[in-house]
Amino acid sequence: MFKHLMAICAFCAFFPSALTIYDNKPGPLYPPTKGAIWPKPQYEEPEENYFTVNPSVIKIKVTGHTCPILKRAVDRYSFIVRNTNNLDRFDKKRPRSSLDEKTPERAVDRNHQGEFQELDVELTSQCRRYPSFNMDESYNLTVSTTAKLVSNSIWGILRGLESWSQLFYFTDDFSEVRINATNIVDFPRFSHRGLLLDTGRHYISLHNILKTLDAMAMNKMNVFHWHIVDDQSFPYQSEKFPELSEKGAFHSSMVYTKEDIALVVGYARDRGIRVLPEFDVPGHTRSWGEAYPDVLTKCYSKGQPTSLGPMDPINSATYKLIADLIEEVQEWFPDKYFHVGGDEVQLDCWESNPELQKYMKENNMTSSQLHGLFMRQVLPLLGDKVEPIVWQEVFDEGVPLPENTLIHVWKYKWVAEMMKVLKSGYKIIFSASWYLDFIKRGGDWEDYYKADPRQMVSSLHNDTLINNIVGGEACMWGEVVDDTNVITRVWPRASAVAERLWSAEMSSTRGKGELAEARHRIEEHACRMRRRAISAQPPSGAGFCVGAI
Ligand code: CP6
Repeated sequence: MFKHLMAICAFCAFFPSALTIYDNKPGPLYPPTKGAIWPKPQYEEPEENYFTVNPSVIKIKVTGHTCPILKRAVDRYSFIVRNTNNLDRFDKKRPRSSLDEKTPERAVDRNHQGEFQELDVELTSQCRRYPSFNMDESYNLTVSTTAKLVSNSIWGILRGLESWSQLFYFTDDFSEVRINATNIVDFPRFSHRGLLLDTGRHYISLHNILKTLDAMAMNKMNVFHWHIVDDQSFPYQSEKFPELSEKGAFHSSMVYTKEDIALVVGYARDRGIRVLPEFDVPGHTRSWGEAYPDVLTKCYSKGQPTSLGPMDPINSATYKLIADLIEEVQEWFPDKYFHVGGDEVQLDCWESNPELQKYMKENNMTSSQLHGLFMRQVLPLLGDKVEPIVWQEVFDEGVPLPENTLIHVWKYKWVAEMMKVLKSGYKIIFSASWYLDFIKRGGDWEDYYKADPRQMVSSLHNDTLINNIVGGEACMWGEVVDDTNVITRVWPRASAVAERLWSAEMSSTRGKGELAEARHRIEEHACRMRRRAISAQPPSGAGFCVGAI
C-alpha cells in the first residue's frame, strides 16, 4: 500500500503521518458513561435503585444558611437540570452500530423507586465573600428516596451542585431521564487547580472569558490565571495610566475596563473561582513601551540601539510605574495572590546595553544576577497583604523569596527543578506537562491525564515536602488562539488536568483500567459541556454526542 501511495504522493514520504488517513481500520469508539461525574469524586457508592425524572419539575430547596451566592447557584443549577435534560430537544432514537462497545453503566439501574422530586441543600456555616487558597470545597451528596447535599462551606455546596447536575442521564433509547441512588463523599486532592489564559497575544472577548469560567466550574477548577498583558498587547485599561492601553492595546475596542474586570471577578466568585492576575515583569513587556519607552532597555547591536527589550532594571521610573500599577490592580482583583512573572528575560539585551554593562561591571554582577536584583526590588512592591507567585526562573536565580511564595514550574527538567524547589521548602504550582498550545495528533488529553506531579517527585520519600505541591495549571498561551478557537482548544483537554488535580491518584496497579474507564467518562463530559453550550472538541478516537450544539 505504501508503494502504491508513493507513486501518487511523492511528498508523503516526508510526511508519513499524512499516510495514516488511508488506514481505514475503525478507530476505537468510546460510548459515553451515563451520569458519570467529571472529575471523579473521591468516594462514590452508587446503588442499584433509580428514579425517573421529569426535568421540568425538579426543585432545589435550601434548608441551612443561605446568601446571594447560594441563591444565584440554585437558580443556575435549576435552569441547567431542567434544560439540559429536556428530551424534546433531539431525536429520541439513535441507531446502534456493530462498532459500538456496550455503553458502560455506573450502576445497574435495576429497581425503579419512583420519581425524583427535590434536592435539599444544607449549608452549615455562613458564606464567605470570596474564594481563597485552601478554602473548604468538600461536600457530601446522597441521592436516595430523599436527596441531600451537605457542606460546611458555600464552595463545597457549589461543587456538590455541579456533581448532582451531572448525575442525570438518558436511557439508551432516549425515552426517559433517570438518576441513580448514590452516596458521594468528595473533596479536592490539590487546592490550586488553575487555567492560564493569555489575552496579550490575541484579545479574548468577555463572552468567551465567561464561557471559560462556566467550563471551569463544570470541571471544579478554582483559579482563573489571567495572563492579561504580554509583549504584543496591553489590553488592561488602567485608570491611573490610560496611555498603557490607549497605545498598547491592539484596538480601542480590545480592552478590559474596570467594569469588565469587576464582572469577571464577580462571575468567577459566584462559581468558587479565584481570579489571579499576572503582570509579567521584566520580560514580556514590549507593549508597555508603546506608552512608556523609557522603562524598557535599549538593546544594542554593533554599537547601535536596535530595539527595545526587557524593562530597564536601573531606572527608578520602572519601579515607580510597576508600584503604582500594582496598587490599582490590587484594588480591582481581590485575590491574596499576585503573579509577577519573571520568566524568559532576554538577558542578551541587558548584556548589549552600554549603561547596563557599566552597572554590572561596577557591581560585579552577571546579567542573571541583575534579573535577581530586579525581582528582589519588585517583590516588596506587592505590600504585605498579597503573596507572590513567580515563574521558576526567579527561584533559579536565587532571589530571596518570602516564605509563602509559590514557584510556578513550567520548563524542561521539571522533575529536578521540583526536587530542588521542594528541598528549599517552597511551594509549587505545576504546569510543565500541561501546555495546551502543544497539539498532538489523535488527541492528547491522556498525556495530560497521566502526568502526576506528586508521583514525579515520589523518590523524595517525604510527604511533608511533597505536600508543598499545592496544585497546577493548564496553560493556554495565546499565540494561536483567539475567539474562534479558544473554547474548542481548551475543552475537554483541560478537563484531564482538572481531574488529575481534583480526584484521587491513579493506582499503579489499576492504572490501565482507570484510564479505559476515564475514556468513557470524558466522552460523556465533553458531550455534557456541549449540551451546556460550551463547544468542547471530541476527546479522542471516535464518538458521538446526542442532544448538543
Ligand atoms: N509567554 C510567556 C509564553 C511562554 C511563557 N511566558 C511560553 C514559553 C514556552 C512555551 C510556551 C509558552 N508564550 N509570557 C513561559 C512561561 Cl513552549
